[in-house]
Amino acid sequence: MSAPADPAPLAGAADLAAVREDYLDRLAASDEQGAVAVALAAVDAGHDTEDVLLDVIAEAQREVGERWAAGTWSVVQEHIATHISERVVAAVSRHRPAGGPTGVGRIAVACLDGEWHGLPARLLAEVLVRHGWEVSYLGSSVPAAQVAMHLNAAGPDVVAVSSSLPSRLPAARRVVEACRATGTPVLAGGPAFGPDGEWARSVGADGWAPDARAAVALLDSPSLTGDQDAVTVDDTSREEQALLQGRRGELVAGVASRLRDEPSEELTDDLGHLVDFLAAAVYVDDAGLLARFVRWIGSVVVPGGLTGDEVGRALDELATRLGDSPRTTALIRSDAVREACAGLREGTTEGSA
Ligand code: B12
Repeated sequence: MSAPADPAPLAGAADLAAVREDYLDRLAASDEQGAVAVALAAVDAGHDTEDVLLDVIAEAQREVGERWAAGTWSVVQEHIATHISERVVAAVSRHRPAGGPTGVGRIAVACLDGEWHGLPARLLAEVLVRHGWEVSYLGSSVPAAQVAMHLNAAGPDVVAVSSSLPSRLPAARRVVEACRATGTPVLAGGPAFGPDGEWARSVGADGWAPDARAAVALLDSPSLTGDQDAVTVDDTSREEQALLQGRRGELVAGVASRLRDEPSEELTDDLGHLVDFLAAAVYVDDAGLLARFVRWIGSVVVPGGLTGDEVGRALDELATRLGDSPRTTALIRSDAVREACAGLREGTTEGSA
């Protein structure tokens, strides 16, 4: 959709794929001024601001993630690039402020508790502003109680919750419950909720959209009302997930020492993620979530981190230690997870985050 304040695209303006390549080169060179100039030039050449936000900056950030995961970019390079992209989002938004409709509605945008990927939520917020929404951007890692306090004080029509990591799904359920108590519908989005939004339904969100453009369209529709029958979180979910989180430190240390004589910090970090994703899979009762994580961890290159060979052994070790948690052990031993582990051993993983 076009932001109303933008001029019509000009013939001869570089196509957005070329702009994105240029932009990525500036990120790679840690060239903030250059990156700002590339993005503003694209807007001045007639590209829709929303397209620059989503098809240049957001897409470039995904590529940044691929380069980090492939081990070709360091964590520091990723941090610098992300900082630059945050500055570019601000510059693009100031350069051509939304001048179109206003008063469409009021929405709060927040990341789930423990979720530090704030840029996706920020991009969503900018796009909503351009479509006439009055947005309160609450930022990264907002505890459910704080979201509820904001809703009680400010009374927006909707709250949009963003998350990149499926391991944050228990926090998503907490925020849904807190928002429901205030009568505010919850729109969920970001990769945490699964490729088709299946885990947004599992935690009881009232709506889910795959990207910012689809979010605008969904919010245009008359009502957001989730399907409460689709909620999969039950007492077993809560108990086994809480047990896993409570034993996280002990499980990580125990499994690490079984895998290696001298466990590295990177191994310990990866095992922590493994326990967190296992807990999230148990929470929404979906072995597919854990299988996805197994494929992802097998594709990421972190020197010293969990290797493809070690993932299956780590899961076996966890199953042994968690024999009193039937859902957890069933998930670890599921066909989906076994196949994902076998894929790692055969080297057939595809990186999917
Ligand atoms: C930058 C970044 C970080 C930064 C974030 C800083 C910031 N200010 O955002 C920092 C350094 C904090 C970070 C940390 C980590 N990260 Co990181 N990160 C990224 C990276 C490279 C870019 C994020 C981004 O801006 N994406 C671009 C946005 C626009 O894409 P998007 O999320 O799809 O958003 C769109 C839609 O989903 C939708 N949307 C988003 N929110 C919402 C909400 C609603 C309501 C709706 C409707 C729609 C919607 O609209 C957006 C625009 O269309 C991604 C790579 C990637 N693929 O995204 C990795 C990535 C997300 N990170 C990853 C990981 C592993 C981590 C860490 C665990 C690393 C570690 N070892 O510590 C930590 C976790 C921290 C935490 N607890 O949150 C993995 C996650 C993999 C997985 N299996 O889940 C990724 C995918 C990298 C990879 N390729 O493997 N990260």
